[in-house]
Amino acid sequence: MKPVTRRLWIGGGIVAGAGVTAVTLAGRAGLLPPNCKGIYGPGESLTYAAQRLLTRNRMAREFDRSQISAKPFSNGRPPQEARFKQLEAGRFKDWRLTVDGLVDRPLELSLDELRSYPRTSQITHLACEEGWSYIAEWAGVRLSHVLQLARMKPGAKFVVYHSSEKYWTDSIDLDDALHPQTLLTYEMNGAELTPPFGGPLRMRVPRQLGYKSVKYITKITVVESLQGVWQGGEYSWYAGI
Ligand SMILES: Nc1nc2c(c(=O)[nH]1)N[C@H]1C(S)=C(S)[C@@H](COP(=O)(O)O)O[C@H]1N2
Ligand SMILES: [Mo]
Repeated sequence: MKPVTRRLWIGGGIVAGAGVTAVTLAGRAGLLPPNCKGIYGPGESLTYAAQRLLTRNRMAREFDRSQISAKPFSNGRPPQEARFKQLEAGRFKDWRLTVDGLVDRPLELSLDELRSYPRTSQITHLACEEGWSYIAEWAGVRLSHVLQLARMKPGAKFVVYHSSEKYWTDSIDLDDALHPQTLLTYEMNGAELTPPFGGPLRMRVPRQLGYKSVKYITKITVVESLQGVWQGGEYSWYAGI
């Protein structure tokens, strides 16, 4: 435990410190979140640095089948626009996941292709920032697998994910993108993932709050910087739990 405590203390000191050198050092050590500036900057930076030093390789807690919530709560209605309804009527056969940005091999994947990749499942907790939560089993393919197929270029730092719902564009750093529990899911509790829960394709980022687990994923873009990328609005970018 000792080294961790010391590193955390140093990390906290670096980020809390106002000096330009300190901020540069923290940046080099990968301890500054993209939203480190502005009025919430110092707080955001401290949370991110502390989490990254303490939990970089940690796993979100997994549960057993008996703990799966009997009545998972789905928040909000699925998209109502014609395009989504049409895709749903066709059992999402024409749904495509685009993978682009800083990659050598841009991809255009159908759900069947995604299902043909190694399947991974997890029983994890989804917690909304508003206080409610549920435990469910999710299955899908690791985001890291898809990123490997697309071959990220050097310089890649973040993965931006787009939803059929434009407001819900979000992003994660490579620590979370390559983490073994970060999945592109197409099943929940042993059945096909339905639209209320984000079907046909939902990002699961179990190490962060529920709002990072965006539903209806249509596109993944690998970027070097989040400058100018639309971020869902009023939520904090980093929501580690
Ligand atoms: N596309 C999309 N993704 C979304 C949301 C949404 O409204 N649209 N809500 C987010 C929020 S705030 C939470 S807490 C979880 C809710 O997941 P649930 O509906 O499975 O409970 O999904 C997240 N992903
Ligand atoms: Mo939420």
